[in-house]
Formats: sequence, C-alpha cells, structure tokens
Amino acid sequence: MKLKVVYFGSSLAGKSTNVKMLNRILREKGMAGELVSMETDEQRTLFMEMFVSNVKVDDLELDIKVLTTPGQFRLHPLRKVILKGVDGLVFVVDSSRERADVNFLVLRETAAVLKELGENLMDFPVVVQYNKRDLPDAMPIEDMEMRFNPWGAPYVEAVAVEGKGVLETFRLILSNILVKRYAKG
Ligand SMILES: Nc1nc2c(ncn2[C@@H]2O[C@H](COP(=O)(O)OP(=O)(O)OP(=O)(O)O)[C@@H](O)[C@H]2O)c(=O)[nH]1
Ligand SMILES: [Mg+2]
Repeated sequence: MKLKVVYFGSSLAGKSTNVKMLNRILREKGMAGELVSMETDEQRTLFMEMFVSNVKVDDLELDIKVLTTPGQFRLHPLRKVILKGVDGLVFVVDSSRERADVNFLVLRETAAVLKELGENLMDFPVVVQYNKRDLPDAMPIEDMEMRFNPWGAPYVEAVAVEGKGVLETFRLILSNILVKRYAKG
C-alpha cells in the first residue's frame, strides 16, 4: 500500500528538523532513502521529500512518501501542489507562546487549501506534534490542546532537534491513517 504523509505547520516550527531526524533514524534501519530538499537562501524549505519503504504494520506492507509544506506565507501556492493526494497530516506546532498566532493562521490556511482540493481537514487522519518543548516560554499543553487540536487528535510532545518524539509522531500518523481506513471499510 502506498501512502503520502505531509508535515505542515508555521514557518520555523520544526517540520524539516522532524523529517531530517526521521530520515536519520530510518536510514539506520535501512528503511528510508535519501532526503531530497531544496531551500531558499534563508534556509526556508521550498521542498523536502523522502521515501520510506519496507514498513510492516500487521500484515500490511507500506511504502510511504513523506513531504513537508513550506511554512512561509509567500510560498503558499506550493502548498496546494504538495497537499494533493495526501493520506495523513502531521501538524507541527511551535510551543513558543510568541508563535501562537502564526500556528493558528497556518492551521486555518491549510484547511482552506484542503478545501480547494475537495477535502475536509477535520475528517482527516491527523497527529498534532507540540515541538520545542525545551523552550523557556513553551505554552502549557492544556492551553495548546484547546487552541491547536480541534480534532481531539492524538498528540506528541517533542524536541525535534534532539530527536525526541520524532519516531513516535511518525508511528502515530501511520496507525491513525490505517485505523481510519479500516473504519471506513
Ligand atoms: N529549541 C528548539 N529548536 C528547534 C526544535 N526543533 C527545531 N528547532 C529549530 O527551529 C529552527 C527551524 O526549524 P526547521 O525544521 O527548519 O523549521 P521548518 O518548520 O522546516 O521551517 P520552514 O521550512 O521555514 O517552514 C531551526 O533552527 C531548528 O534547529 C526544538 O525542538 N527545540
Ligand atoms: Mg522547512
């Protein structure tokens, strides 16, 4: 079975860090290919992609394409291309209180892009990752849950730069996608 997983979230939330760390972890297990990415001069992602293969969940064998959307607002048009045909989403949320508003804006904007693609974000398999838990101004989880998890989706606390929570997030989105598929029959 082929799946497409997209990491979205505000600029600098840590999407690329997640995929880089995941790539490192999975490559050691021989499960991931090379990371392909393109960045602007300011190291903002234009495009990042990797393939994960030989993943076995129960009796299923999965081939997974992992992508990140650019967080920057001026790169908005690219998001539509990247989100096309997506099976599951990871919402990477910057825990810094300063980023609360942009986190929320990107959630709203992603919902709008999916709507243009004929999908409803609220029906989608999602995992919320509260990243940068190491920051001194990290918001309390209860507060973030109220603002950023309208699905009541499973969430993970992460420090992606240290690799914390990275694999757990990826595992959760895969099981979430599969559970929703089976539930639909
Ligand atoms: N303190 C802290 N910094 C982090 C963490 N995860 C990522 N960062 C840092 O946050 C900055 C942005 O991370 P990226 O992964 O490039 O963010 P992004 O979401 O891909 O950003 P765009 O490509 O612009 O959308 C980098 O300097 C990372 O090192 C974390 O858990 N804690
Ligand atoms: Mg990036």
